This record gives sequence, C-alpha cells and structure tokens, in this order.
Amino acid sequence: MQQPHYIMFHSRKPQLSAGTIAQLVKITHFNEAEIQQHYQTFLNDCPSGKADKAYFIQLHRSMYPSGDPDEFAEYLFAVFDRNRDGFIDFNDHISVLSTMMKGSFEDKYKWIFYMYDIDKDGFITYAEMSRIFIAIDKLTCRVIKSSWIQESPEMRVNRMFAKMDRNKDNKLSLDEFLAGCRSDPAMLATLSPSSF
Ligand SMILES: [Ca+2]
Ligand SMILES: [Ca+2]
Ligand SMILES: [Ca+2]
Repeated sequence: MQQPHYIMFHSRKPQLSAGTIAQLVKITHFNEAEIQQHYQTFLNDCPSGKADKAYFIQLHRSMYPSGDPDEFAEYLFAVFDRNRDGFIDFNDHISVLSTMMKGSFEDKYKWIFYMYDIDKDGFITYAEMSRIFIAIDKLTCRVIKSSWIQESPEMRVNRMFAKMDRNKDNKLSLDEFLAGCRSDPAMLATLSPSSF
C-alpha cells in the first residue's frame, strides 16, 4: 500500500507521517525537529500543502508589497518545482531550504545557476542573466534606490561576463559560473535578492 504524504490527527492539522519524515531526514540536511518546524511554517503560508504558480506569485506579492515580484517568482517557481508537476509541495520546498540554508558552497551556487539558466540547456546566456537581473530589480525596486544601483542590469551582466566567461563564447558553463563565484565572495549579493 502506498504511504500517504501526511496523515490527519484530531486537530485536523496535517502532520507528516513517520515514513515521510524518515525519508526527508535522509535526503536533506535537516533533523526531525527542524523538518517538523519547517512543515508548520510551510503550512502557514500554504495551508493546502501545495502551491501552483499563481498562488506562489501571490505569496511573493505579499512578501514584497512595494515591488513587482511576478517575474522573479516565475523564475523561482521553475527551480522550486524540480519535478515539474506544476506544484511546489513540501518535498520541493524543503529540498530548496536544505540547499540554501545548509548546503555546500557548490550546491548553493549550482541551484542559483539552475535558476539563471532559464531554458535549462546547461548554459547562462547574456539574455538569460539580463532577464533575471531585471526581475530582481523589479522585485526589490532597486531602480529608485541608492547610488551603486545606478549600475544598470546591462552593465551588471557585462561585468559578470567579463569576469566569468573565460573561453569568451558568450555563455557561462556551470564550471565558469562556479569558478567566478568562488573568486568573489560578494557575488551572491549581485546574483540574488537580499532576502535569499
Ligand atoms: Ca513539484
Ligand atoms: Ca540557458
Ligand atoms: Ca563560456
């Protein structure tokens, strides 16, 4: 018989089954207590236990009330929904948290690479990096804020490629990307919103 994803208790609050927890302990960097805690937080945001794209975008609108997070949330959704079933469930969610909170340097930046590689062909192009930079600016309303932000998305992309595209083929392989990020600890701040 197939294990249910969760079982209901008297409180009617969904709980993870022991089998699911044991499996998540195995495949993430979290212990049982942490998984339980993340599950409750996940349910607060997402009481039905899974989010489709529209719901996920809606959540980001409430997280960034003064920005326009729609585009960025779409790109994020594509990386969260790794099994591409159109939903982010707790398994999708916890595996991203595990990577971003407790993963190795390489795992974290691989994940970011995967987000920037919008068409998932294994390379980041100028166009892909520009689209994500523009989406991050819209999300955080960077355009109107302080001085360093005067650097346009295009200037930032050029700076990134000058630094990372070692073989000058106008696209970044995963190796080029990881080597570039390793050489500059401040890279994360340019590549992602501050809330990461
Ligand atoms: Ca999914
Ligand atoms: Ca690509
Ligand atoms: Ca290259």
